[in-house]
Amino acid sequence: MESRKPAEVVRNVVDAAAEKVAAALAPDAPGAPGSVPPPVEEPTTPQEPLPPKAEQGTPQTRTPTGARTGVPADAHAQQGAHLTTAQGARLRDTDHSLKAGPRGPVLLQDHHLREKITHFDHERIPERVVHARGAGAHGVFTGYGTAEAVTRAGFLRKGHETEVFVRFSTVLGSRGSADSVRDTRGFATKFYTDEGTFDLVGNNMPVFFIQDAIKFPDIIHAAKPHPDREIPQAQSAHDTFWDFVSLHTEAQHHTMWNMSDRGIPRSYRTMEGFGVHTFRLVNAAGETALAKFHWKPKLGVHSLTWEEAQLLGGIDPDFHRRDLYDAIEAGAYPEWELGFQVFPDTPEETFAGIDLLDPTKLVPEELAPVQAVGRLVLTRTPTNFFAETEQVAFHPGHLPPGIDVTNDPLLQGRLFSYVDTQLTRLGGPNFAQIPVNRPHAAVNDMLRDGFHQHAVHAGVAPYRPNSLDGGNPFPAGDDEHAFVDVPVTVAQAPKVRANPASFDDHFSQARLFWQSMSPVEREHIVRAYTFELGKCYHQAIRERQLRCLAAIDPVLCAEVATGLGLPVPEPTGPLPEVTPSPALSQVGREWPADGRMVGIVVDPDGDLDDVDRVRRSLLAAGLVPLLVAPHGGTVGDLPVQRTFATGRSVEFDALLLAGAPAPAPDAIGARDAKAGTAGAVAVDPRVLLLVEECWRHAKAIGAWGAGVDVLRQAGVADTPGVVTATAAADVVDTVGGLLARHRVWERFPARIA
Ligand code: HDE
Repeated sequence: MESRKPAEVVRNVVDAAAEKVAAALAPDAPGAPGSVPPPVEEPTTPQEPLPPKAEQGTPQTRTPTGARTGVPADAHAQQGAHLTTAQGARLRDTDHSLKAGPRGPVLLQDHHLREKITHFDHERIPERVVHARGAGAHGVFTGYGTAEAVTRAGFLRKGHETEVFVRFSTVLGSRGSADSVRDTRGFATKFYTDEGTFDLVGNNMPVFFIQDAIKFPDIIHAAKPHPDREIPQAQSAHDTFWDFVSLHTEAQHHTMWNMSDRGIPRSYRTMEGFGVHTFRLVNAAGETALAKFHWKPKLGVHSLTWEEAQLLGGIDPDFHRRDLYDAIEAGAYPEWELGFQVFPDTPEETFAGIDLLDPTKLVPEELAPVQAVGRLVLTRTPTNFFAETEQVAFHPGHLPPGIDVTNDPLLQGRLFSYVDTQLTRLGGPNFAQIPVNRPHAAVNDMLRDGFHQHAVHAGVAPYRPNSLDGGNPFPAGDDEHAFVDVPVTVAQAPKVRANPASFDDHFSQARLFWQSMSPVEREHIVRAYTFELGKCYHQAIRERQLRCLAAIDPVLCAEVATGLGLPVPEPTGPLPEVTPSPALSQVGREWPADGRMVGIVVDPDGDLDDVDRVRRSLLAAGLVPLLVAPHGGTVGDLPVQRTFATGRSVEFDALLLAGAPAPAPDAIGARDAKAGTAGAVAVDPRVLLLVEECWRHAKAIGAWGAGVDVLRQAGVADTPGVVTATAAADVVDTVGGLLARHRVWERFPARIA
């Protein structure tokens, strides 16, 4: 990407997409490591480092103070054909330490040994105290120009392109935890704008557990593993979490979002994003408005089922990061629109009776529509996880002119916290000079020295006023892109540790959310509460949380109480009247199916020409076909991406059966529980498991020819979302239509109206 204009980047992205379709026809499915297939024998002829993979990007080669260098992107990477020390001295051996004779002892003078081991000993930095588990990607944001009336921020200008780096994350788990756990997801975007970096550090849920930053350590200590045994990892299904949220009831609304399908996204590509807080916008005339930020995914909002999420924890704990990287590699670039909900900037800072400074409240889209202001496309995976994804440092206070903060007490605390944490995590105050954090705007800041200083600052007067450096740097005027601190009037009030009275309503929006869900989503919420509370040891905590549910909805409360085998508590007062917000439901709409994974079960003795045609038509439609066969390598000329032993239903969005493969030699029940009872059936038992699980998870299933027999043997023929036809093309068409609805919802009985 280095030294290319964003427009050129986008053009190349389009070209690359075409190339990718062609490449996808080649043997390797997305995800193969390395840019060149390795030889069987160890290479011995010195050669320059191999280039990165085609879909990988790196941070631009900017100087620590933001200037373009014109140096190619691989300047960040290793140079030359030979092994060297960190100082560039070539080495002839890195396999043996320097010893006094072949039998030792090892000599202290061995600089290479000490350098290698010492550096290795210091390879880790502290993981993020929250959001430790994440995955990132580079991309481009293009403004629509529709926000000009409300903000002067230049990156939103019509057609203006800005490079971005996005990091998605879970909140609770450690760096090595599973992607599919039930949790909130982080959605943090660094816009390298030419007016200074803008970090939109949001989540995939529009509300937060707490109203005041001073409670952040409390909620996180409650939600993280218990301090004595350090279990459970990466989840809220334990006593300390429910102890806290049932006592600190402002957490109830966010907790319901976590218990809903939003807590287990299908993919980062199918998540909405929210800035959560209300921000203050200021336009060129100095007029202000209040706004909430939304990311709307092009593919719609979709989730896993709870059983899929649990299976994935074992089968593919990297499911979300793999999905992100593979989609980019396959040319199915993840895409979102940025949108604003805009409100008048009144002294009360409320809208339709909702306190805009309370981060436990959302504003229904039906009351304030989300207006699209630009488009984000992720086009490049990182070249190096540590350098980019691990070292990227976000901060909600990194704002461009035209966007300012409000007095939301949660946001105010965050403004302090993010620099503070980087000082420890990234080892000093100069973290903005790490390549992925370098601004793309000119920097002249008078900050000096400190650990890991990369800038060679000139001049003798890093202070103002000065005459020795000619007065430089000079303050900028409003018409010179200066940041605007909006002069908001602060009300005359006593200094108190207290919240406004409007913050006392903890249940009405949890009820609004519940009332806005479809029956199947309500069923999932009930099961999530029942599972999580069922994992708690203490009945007092379950009873207390049931009291909170009674204050939200009697049906919800009764269902969960029944599952827990506990009496249903009475609500302590009348339930608030709420108007449901259909926009909060994920069910009932259709979305593009780009980049969805379709498994094709192949019988090596079946009609492989038909399989090839299906595969090509799926690729042409922007889907990712994965051939699932009894063995690896190829069947006929077709590359196999999954075998009956390695493929599992959870990674497919739909399944096609192109044959009825007989049990393969490795389908031996005694050796692998997944193999079931080999010999009892005519079809490989792992194929039957695949069909059964895809059916249970409400995925579209299609079959033609001998494949139809498999449906019969699995007992799913002639049920909703199971498609058969004589011609494979007809099956593929119908399955494509079903994918647009994400799941075959009819398969879930709608018990809770
Ligand atoms: Fe964060 N949060 N947070 N947070 N947060 C961090 O910063 C913090 C909050 C969010 O991918 C930390 O660099 C406080 C709300 C994301 O690198 C830390 C409070 C929202 C990420 C921190 C909040 C977020 C973080 C940990 C209460 C949604 C990951 C490491 C006042 C709007 C960013 C780090 C990434 C990360 C503090 C509340 C989102 C410790 C004190 C609300 C997406 O600084």
